[in-house]
Amino acid sequence: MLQGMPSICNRPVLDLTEYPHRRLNPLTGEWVLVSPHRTRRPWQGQVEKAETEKAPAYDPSCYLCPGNPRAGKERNPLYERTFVFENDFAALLPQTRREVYALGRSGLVRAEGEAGICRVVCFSPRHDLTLGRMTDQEVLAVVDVWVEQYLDLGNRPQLSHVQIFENRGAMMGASNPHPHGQIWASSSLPNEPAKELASQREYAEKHGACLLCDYLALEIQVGERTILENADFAAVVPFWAVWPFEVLVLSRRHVGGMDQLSPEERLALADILRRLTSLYDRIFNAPFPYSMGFHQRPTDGCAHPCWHLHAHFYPPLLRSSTVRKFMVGFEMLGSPQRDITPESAAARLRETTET
Ligand code: H2U
Ligand code: ZN
Repeated sequence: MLQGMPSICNRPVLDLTEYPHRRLNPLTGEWVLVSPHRTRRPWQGQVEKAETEKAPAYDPSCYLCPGNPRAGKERNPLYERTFVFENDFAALLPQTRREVYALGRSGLVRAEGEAGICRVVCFSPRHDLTLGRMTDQEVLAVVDVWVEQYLDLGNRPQLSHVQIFENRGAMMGASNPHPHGQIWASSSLPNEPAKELASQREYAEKHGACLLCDYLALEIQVGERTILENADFAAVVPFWAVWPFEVLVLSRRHVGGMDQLSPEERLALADILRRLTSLYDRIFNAPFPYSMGFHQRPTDGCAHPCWHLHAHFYPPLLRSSTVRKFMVGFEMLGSPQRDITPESAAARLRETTET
């Protein structure tokens, strides 16, 4: 060995609880900066209003409650379980032509027409419920609707991707407390799934295995970032989490979408979603805002065997129901950064499940 060269065995192991470090998100290929020494920093910044008001079971002024008029001319039916309608203010329109706009020949200024369909999914006729306060059977009805929608929209030749998501809470831009989510199906693959597709494909080619199957096996083995488990799903704070209480929900079986789940697995998904969202509400004893969504295989006509079904939960809260994390400064210009480690967030979530 060369003089002065440290041997691999003597190389100090990075202490992830003490020293600033960056962690790789293998799904996107991006890095997150973790600064565990910074958690004792005093906070004198913005304090948000906590959402405490108790909603009524029916709100005559709610545009999602059964029988009520919406902003357009439509009126909702007297639905009893779930209800899906075309978004009256859709961000994507089905008839848009995929024409290209380009300034010069350099490719520097370029636009493409983007066609799509946007829908709203009411999870329940009850204005005052949340996924966390519904029964497993009621959440299962929502999972069934998501599957129907994924198949209906995904089977259309002009739509390559179906994004199912929920914005919960005013802090995340939800316009209404009535339990609901959205679906945006688009003709091209949006940025995040495009990065995830490239990473999952590359990993499968290099290792002959699935990136998220391998990752889940590691997390189950170590156990320090797992939050909730059942026979078919697990919820973990991913090693590379950006948001303080970010969670990744993974199917144990390698499936590319919710449509490939067995009836038992659909129920297990409902169980994990209900338990996770109710756990979130107990962290700060207040309704916990988040954006969540499923990443399923693209619907562009290719099989995408590398794709592993998962859901991301991105909650903005940091240290109480009124103090949120901001993505500013270095995070906008450099990389995202967090102070509390994913391991301590996972421990906090696990302690909450026990109490
Ligand atoms: P959010 O709460 O996540 O914003 O979802 C509500 C959606 O409902 C929003 O996209 C639509 C908005 O465009 N909407 C209607 O389609 N009809 C209405 O009458 C009001 C709101
Ligand atoms: Zn309502």
